[in-house]
This record gives sequence, structure tokens and C-alpha cells, in this order.
Amino acid sequence: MSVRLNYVAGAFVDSTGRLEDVNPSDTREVVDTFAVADKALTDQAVEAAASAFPAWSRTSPETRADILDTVGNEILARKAELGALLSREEGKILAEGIGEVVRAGRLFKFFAGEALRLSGEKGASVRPGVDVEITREPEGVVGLITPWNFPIAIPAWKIAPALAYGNTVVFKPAEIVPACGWAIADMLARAGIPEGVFNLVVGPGSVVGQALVESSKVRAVSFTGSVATGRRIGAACFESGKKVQLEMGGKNPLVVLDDADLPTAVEVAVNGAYFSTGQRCTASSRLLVQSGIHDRFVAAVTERLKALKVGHALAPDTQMGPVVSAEQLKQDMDYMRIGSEEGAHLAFGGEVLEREAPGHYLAPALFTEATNAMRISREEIFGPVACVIRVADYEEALAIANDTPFGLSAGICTTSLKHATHFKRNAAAGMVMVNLATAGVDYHVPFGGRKGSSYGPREQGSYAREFYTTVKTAYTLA
Ligand code: UN1
Repeated sequence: MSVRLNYVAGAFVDSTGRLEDVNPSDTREVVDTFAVADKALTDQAVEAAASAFPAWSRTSPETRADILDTVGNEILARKAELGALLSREEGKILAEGIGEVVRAGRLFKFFAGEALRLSGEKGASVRPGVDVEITREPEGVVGLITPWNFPIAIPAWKIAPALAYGNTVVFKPAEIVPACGWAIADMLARAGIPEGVFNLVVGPGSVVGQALVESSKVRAVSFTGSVATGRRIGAACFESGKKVQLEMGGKNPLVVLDDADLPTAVEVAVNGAYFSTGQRCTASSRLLVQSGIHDRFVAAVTERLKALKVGHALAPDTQMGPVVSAEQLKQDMDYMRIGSEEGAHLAFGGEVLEREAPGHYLAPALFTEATNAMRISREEIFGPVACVIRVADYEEALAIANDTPFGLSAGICTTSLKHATHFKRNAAAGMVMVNLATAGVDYHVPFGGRKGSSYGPREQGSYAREFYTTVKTAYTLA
């Protein structure tokens, strides 16, 4: 079988280590084998990116836009094939895999346009005869570290703006899902990205990620992943004087008020909590349900979960794919036990399922009678698990919604304009959804959270320039 190589200094290069990208729907299937980069190869990639930076940062924005647009078009044209690849390596169902691929294609095309839209400001100085200009310049070499749950969209929303604004890139995809990241490298190479501007290094965080974070030549690191790793990366970047952007966990509340439209609330909750197997930092993992609608809501969600088809990600009738790995499944099962020990009631699911193919299948789990103090309500589980917390009124719902170490996304299902408006203004989260799932965001507007969820400037949309550029203020006496 052929081995997918790292992409360093404009060439696909081998290394001694190997890793297998295994299909979580059928663990007998190896999606692809990858060469594993070591510290020396990562350092070489950083060197290449540093050498390429001066020329790349001075290219016409049109050159950068054309390359990104070419990749965007290829991603869109290959959506069926890349969507299937994504579903095979990550386990989300094919419709979600294709949807994510389309999002990635759109992201490349959006940032192609942004390359041309980067503008500055000109103002008067307080000193007569002096002009002041405020411009933005690329940071330099950026290290991009991405998680396994969005194997193509999250790489796209970091790589595309980094390149659009004139940075050079060393990209480390999550080592359990490197195939989509490799496909991006392949497309960039064929689209004519100059040598060293973009580098792919596949390997563990403890080696490749560590080398990136420690390198004195990397100017900025953007990371999406767990809180524990994010905090470590943040501290290391501070130590070495790097700019850092962290997107970490969530424990996103979805408030369901008595006046909600029940079918809407049920769909929103099931989508938010269980689609993509609940493996989204934006997942609706806390359902804060008012007492008047509580029992009807729980009954209706339970009915939906009973009918939800869990199975192989590529089977046409599957509605929820497997958990990504044995390790993640173990973490999910640990929380099943913790929730029950804490006194929550497991109203549905939570058991490992057998399917024809050996995979990491878990029945979607719904805890009821949970309190906000329980660990299942405070810690990110990152699986198809939601807990229902009963609330008396809107005021209690808002207070509990905000009583969390996280602050990524918050949702409310209501037909009351007053409560919806109040919630939008007062939810302590970076993103607020009304009658929509907390997960599933647009690609052209800012993404990010508050408190323990995020650190640094927002991602996506034109706001991405805050991270991928640095401001220069120039004074001229003419
Ligand atoms: C979405 O909900 O559409 O890791 C995107 C995550 C987020 C992306 C969520 N960074 O789940």
C-alpha cells in the first residue's frame, strides 16, 4: 500500500515512522497509511516556511487569491469523493461529510476574496504636516494545529486566511484524521503554491505540536482542540513570545421555554446534541428545560432518539455515525458512569452498540434530572450525550446557562420576542442562537467564544485578519 508523505519545502518527503488512519465505522479498514514526521522534519518545515515568507508576503494579493480560489473550486468539484473520505476517517455520516467539504471549499473561496479586500486607514497626525497610515502586514510563519472532529473545515478556516493575508504555514492535522489535511496539501501543491509557503507535518502533538510551539521562528499559533492542550499551548506561546489563538471546549446551553414550539425545540435539541455524534465543541450538551414543557420535551426527544439510526457512516440510512476512536468511546462511557453515580437519570441510550462491522458505536444518551453542579453538566464530554436540567422560569434558565466555565455558544427556543432579545443580550457566549441549534455555523462571520472556550481574536470572516495580520502605524512628514 502506498504511504502518504509529509509536504515540506515544496516536496512530498518520507520519514521513518508510520501511522494508520483507521475507519471508526469499521476498524478493519485502514483508510490510508501516513509517514510520521519527527522533530527534525518539523524544524525543516519551519525553516522552509521562514525562508519562503519574505517573497510570499510581497506577492500580489491576486496571486494568493488565485491559488486559494483554485483549491476552493477543486474541493467543491470533488465534494462527493472528499466527503466520503472524511466520513471514512472521522465517522460522521456522508451528508455531514459532504456538507463539511462544501464548507471548506467555500472558506477557501471566501478568503481568496479577502486577500484582495485587505485595506488600511489613513488619518491626520496631531503634528502639522504629518500623515499617519495604519496598515496590516502578515505575521510570518504560523503554526496551525487542528482537531479530529472537523478534518477539513477547521484546517480550511485556518489555512485559507493564513495564506490569504501573506503568512507562510506549517500545518499539523490531528493524527487520527490526516487524510483530509493531506488532500489540502496535495491540492495546494498542484495549484502552484510556492516552495515552503505551505507545509504539512503529520505526527503526534507531543512531537510535532511541541516543536512548532517551541520554535523561535514560528510567530503565531492557532489551535483548536481540548482545554488541557490549549492551556499548555497558550502558556508555551506566552513563554516564547508568540501570538496565540485557542478554540477549546464548550458546554453549550440550549434553553427551552414553555412557550417554545415543541417540534422546533425537539429538532433543534436533537441536531445540536447528537448530529456529528455530538462531537462538536458547539454541541448543545446542556438542555435547560422549563417545567411546563419539560415532560413533553423529554418524551419527544426520547422518541426521536429511539428512532435515530446509528450505524456505518457511509450507509445511506444512517443518521448518526460512530464515535471517532476507542479512546473517545471510553471517555464517553466514563461519563455515563459518572452521570449515574452523581444521581442523574439515564432516560435513554448510553450503551455500546454492536453493528455488522466492528466500530465504535454508542447509542445517543439523554440524562434527565441533572443539576448544573454535576460533572456531566460542567465538563465537556465530546460525545452524543446531553443532560436535561429542569428550570422554573426564564430567569433561572439564563442564570444556569451562564453558570459554566465555558462560553462558546448558547441557544434558546422560544416564541417570545422579549425573552429571545433578552437572551441575545445577556448570554455570556461568543455566539447566540434563537430557535436554532448551538452547533452549525456560517463560514463568513466570526466564530469564537468567551471564558474557558476561547482565547485570542475570533476566527472566520473578515475578523480572521485580527489574528493573521499585525498592525503597522507609519508617520510621514512630507
Ligand atoms: C459548527 O458547529 O458548525 O470544534 C462548527 C468544533 C468547532 C467547530 C464547530 N471548532 O466543534
